Amino acid sequence: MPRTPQRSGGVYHLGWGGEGAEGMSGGGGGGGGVLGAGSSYQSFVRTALEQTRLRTALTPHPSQEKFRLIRANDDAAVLDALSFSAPKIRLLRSLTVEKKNSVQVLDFAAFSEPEYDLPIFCANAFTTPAQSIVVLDLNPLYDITEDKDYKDKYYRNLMPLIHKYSELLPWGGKITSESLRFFSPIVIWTIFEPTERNHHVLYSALMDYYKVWLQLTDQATEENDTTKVVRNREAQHRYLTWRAEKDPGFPLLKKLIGESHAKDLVTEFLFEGVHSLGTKSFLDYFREYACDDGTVNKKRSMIGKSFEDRPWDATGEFIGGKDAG
Ligand code: BLA
Repeated sequence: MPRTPQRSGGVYHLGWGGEGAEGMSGGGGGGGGVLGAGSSYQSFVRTALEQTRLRTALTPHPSQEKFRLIRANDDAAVLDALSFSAPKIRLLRSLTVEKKNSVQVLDFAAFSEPEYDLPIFCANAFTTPAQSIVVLDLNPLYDITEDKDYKDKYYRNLMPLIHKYSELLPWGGKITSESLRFFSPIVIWTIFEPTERNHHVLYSALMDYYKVWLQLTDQATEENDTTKVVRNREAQHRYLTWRAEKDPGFPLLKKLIGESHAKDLVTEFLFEGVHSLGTKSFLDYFREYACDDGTVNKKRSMIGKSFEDRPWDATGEFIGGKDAG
């Protein structure tokens, strides 16, 4: 049974007050199993937005209107989609899906304007009565095994975050190898039994990571060098292109709202910018997925799954080399 996280010993004051306990416990959830009705990831979204508003002015994103009232084919499933922009923030968007006693989904992400090289805030959780599958990270804009400057700029000081959570939310085992390129040394990739206690820890991690992202955003200074802005934009576009094509949540979204709505949701809401931030195609970025007839291979992974254990050491050095495929 995991311990409740203590406050971090790092530079950031990551203390969590107030909302936590009742936030994830849910009224009438009745112990273990799926998150309690009406609580869950919605309360993270609410608090995260409140925290954002304390620091900046959110305005509704143009995608908001079209997706605000998206409805599932199945009346029992409720989708809630919110999107905003703000100074420095190109897109801050959230999707939750809740189907009572069945699934709960969180997909919360934040992308900066290309004038900043900020990591992408990425919080994804898929919860059933049997397990929760979670990815929480500040996804790097650049491959940090190659770009040491970028790694040092953002992750050197953030390692306390993963030290705080790596035991409580342990590595989830082998993972689609391609995903690793988009992850940072502080990524929380985990699968756990959806108990109240585990979700309490997750909630605390979500808030800690998000607050750090907000701090980084506060501190970020605008890039004036056009070449660097163009590079940032392309890096974000490459990320959007990957996720819009290969998101593991797509089959479920398709089931919930039908194929054409699911495609719209993915390209115009979740990964908005995939059609406007750049012109390169999926195969321009990820050539290894090309089929002989020029179409994109439907497989999620060409390399397969690897990395049984966390492939970074405590300093954030990549140590999964032999497994990298
Ligand atoms: C599974 N979701 C997963 C897995 C990962 C992620 C790593 C485990 C399977 C695997 O190894 O690929 C998430 N992968 C990511 C993220 C990135 C990445 C965030 O590369 C970022 C770069 N998950 C959602 C949403 C839904 C969802 C919105 O975020 C549904 C609407 C569902 N995720 C979902 C399901 C699985 C899953 C059903 C298990 C099925 C599977 O393994 O394919």
